[in-house]
Amino acid sequence: MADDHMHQVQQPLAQELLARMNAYWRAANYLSVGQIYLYDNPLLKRPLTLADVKHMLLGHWGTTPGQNFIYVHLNRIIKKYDLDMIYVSGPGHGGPAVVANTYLEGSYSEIYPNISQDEAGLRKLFIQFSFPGGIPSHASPECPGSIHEGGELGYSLSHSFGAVFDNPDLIVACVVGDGEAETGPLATAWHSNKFLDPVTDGAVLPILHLNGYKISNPTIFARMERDELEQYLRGCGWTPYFVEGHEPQLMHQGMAASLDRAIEDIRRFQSHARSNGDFTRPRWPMLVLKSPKGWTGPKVVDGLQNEGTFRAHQVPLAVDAAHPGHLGQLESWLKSYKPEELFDEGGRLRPELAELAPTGERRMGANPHANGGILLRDLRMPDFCDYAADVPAPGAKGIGDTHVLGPFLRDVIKLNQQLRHFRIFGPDETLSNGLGAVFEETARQWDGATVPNDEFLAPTGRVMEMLSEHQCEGWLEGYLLTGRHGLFNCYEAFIHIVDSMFNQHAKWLKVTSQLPWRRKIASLNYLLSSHVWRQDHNGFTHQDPGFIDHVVNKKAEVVRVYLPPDANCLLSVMDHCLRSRHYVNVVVAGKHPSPQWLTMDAAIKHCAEGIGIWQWASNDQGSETDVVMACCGDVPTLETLAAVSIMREHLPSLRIRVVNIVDLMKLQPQSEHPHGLSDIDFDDLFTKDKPVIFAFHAYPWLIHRLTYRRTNHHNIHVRGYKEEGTITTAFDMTVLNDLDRFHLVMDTIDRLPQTGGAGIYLKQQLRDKLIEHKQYIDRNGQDLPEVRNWRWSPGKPPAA
Ligand SMILES: Cc1ncc(C[n+]2csc(CCOP(=O)(O)OP(=O)(O)O)c2C)c(N)n1
Repeated sequence: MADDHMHQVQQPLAQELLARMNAYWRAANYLSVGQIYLYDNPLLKRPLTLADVKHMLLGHWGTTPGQNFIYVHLNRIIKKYDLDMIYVSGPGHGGPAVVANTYLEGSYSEIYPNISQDEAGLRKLFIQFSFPGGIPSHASPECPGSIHEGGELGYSLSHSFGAVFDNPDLIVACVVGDGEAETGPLATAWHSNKFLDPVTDGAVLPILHLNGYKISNPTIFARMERDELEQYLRGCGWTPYFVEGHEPQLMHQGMAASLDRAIEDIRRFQSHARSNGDFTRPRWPMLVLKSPKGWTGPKVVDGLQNEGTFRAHQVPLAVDAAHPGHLGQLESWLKSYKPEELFDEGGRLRPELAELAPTGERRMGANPHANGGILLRDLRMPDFCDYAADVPAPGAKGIGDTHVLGPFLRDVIKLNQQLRHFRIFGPDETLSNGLGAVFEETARQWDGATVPNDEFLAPTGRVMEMLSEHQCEGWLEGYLLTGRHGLFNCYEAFIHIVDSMFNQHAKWLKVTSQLPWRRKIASLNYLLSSHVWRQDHNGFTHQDPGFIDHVVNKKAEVVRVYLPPDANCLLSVMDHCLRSRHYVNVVVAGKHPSPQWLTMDAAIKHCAEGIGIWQWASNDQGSETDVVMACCGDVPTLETLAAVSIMREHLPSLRIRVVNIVDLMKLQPQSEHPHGLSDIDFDDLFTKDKPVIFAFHAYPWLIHRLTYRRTNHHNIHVRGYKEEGTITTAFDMTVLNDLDRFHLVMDTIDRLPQTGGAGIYLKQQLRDKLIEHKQYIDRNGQDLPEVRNWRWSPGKPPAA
């Protein structure tokens, strides 16, 4: 509704209420401008001077008045309909708005008593904003009621949907910036409505904030024809209600009318679905709020239009000695909100305004969903030992490690069906990643149409699959942040798509772990399968093990990386990850049949230690070690053991130690990571001076990065993925990257002169073998029989 049309629509607000809501909005705007500018004189009791203004003026004004307007209106509908509602600020750089509003409603001062509801508190509120030692200018973790920082634009809708899954009474009001709406993740997030079950999930109310501009450009959505925009949103399955204009009286009426309609739609859709068991996808309502950027701010600055333009994005007025006219302009701007009508002498919000906010946990800054750890309950866990792969001897045939994990996850789902607090997310790959067993217990949640021959689709289900890694990540984050549990399974190469989202979540975890009032949430668990070494038909595009390089950049307290060598280790690791709190756990595991090494008992011990000598594969007990064969990852472990068996056969006098690493962080020094081995333990395992031939799942440099401070670092020789990939056999992939058993043996011989002539002859045989391998696969399209059929055998006993 544009201003001129809004004269004709219903006027749901009585004049007296409208005046108070407008005053509340003015109060929020006043506090927002105060945060950006004021160092002192918070109530303007005396004329403003330059000494009252901060030296560094930082923050974002442009989005703020619109968000303040939305917040006061959400407060009204929360009270009117007794809503359980939280607020997600897509353009989270409108930090002044969320801080101002949580302060006005009282939730801020409850958490931060120093920011009290008086003049002294107001002064501190203003100073701390974008100030050293203070708070960021975003809807940051420090801000009560926030589950979404919004610093990196694009994830607001995904987080909102994650929050409402399995929260049937929750509504998330999600402000989407019109600039934010141009991002890839947000553009696909509109389709989240195809995954929302109106019976068992809550609702998201998107509010597309069409303030027209980004930092210095117009937005695409603002320059589309109204009809085109409406059709676009309708095409995405939404029913948009437009609120357009700038005249506060009319805008308040229009906003109130549209919000009433939207909430009544949501209630009607939900009660229809819930009382009739009708899962037909409703055309959920949304709002489009078209209001000026920097609304109510300075109209013109230095002769240039400011309000309603991109120039209002950050700090509209530079107030300092170099701009003598601006101090007066700032004072007039602040006074335009009439603070004396809003706050009493002592600086407290006047009671007739304060009563507009909801109370207790209905306040959006105090809603427990926005501090999910409060609501978090433990998962009911099956005993992972019941799913163990049978390993009568090392090297037993396996069915594919993730295929062993599948039934365990199925039963995690089963045991938690009633609690409805565990979901598996993935971009169309749960089956492909070997986790098909979960569909014995649940379906993929899908609220689109279905046709015969669809498989495992249902209006409600524990598996969420959309071919958008962004949505999977964003939904899962929203789900975790509101106190639930989950797992993201993904092809290893394509998890990079969410590198940046992972960054933001890891930052959130770091900051919240230092806020005592924020409770710990369940860990974000990644299961990366279909990994680099087994892309037999997809080839080079699907080969990239670099996500873990990216992950280890983050704070050690937050990140964990596990590379279980076999199925029993995978079960043990996953059990641990699902029980853990406030981490990001990355687990890399294969899905193809591969040899199994450890019984469940041995796997539990090995995973608890995270790293250890595999005695049954080593022959250096009671004597001096000649070489350490280290391995991390399922394929490197296989190749290492194959190399060891060749050496034990052909160079029986060599004393070999096999060290396997499940928990990558063990390699870091203790001072760098809480899992890190002490130097003494590291030296015990890897020796101080013997060659270490290290076969690694991912890029080799990572091992050097993690171990560069260790005594024996100069002797660690790492083989891993070096960007050589194509469509080829499993073994040839390792050959292309010099990670295969033959190269590992040759590497060892090169570093052990004592192997003498026997070593030289063995090297020659292996070189010949590599040529034979190439010729064979070129002719036959599969690996040599001796590679395919290789079984672990310890070889000859060591020579006396
Ligand atoms: C992913 C990402 N890219 C770029 C930026 C830099 N940035 C900060 S604000 C902004 C413009 C945002 O426009 P909009 O979403 O319309 O928000 P508003 O106008 O309400 O401030 C940009 C590009 C960012 N924060 N995140």
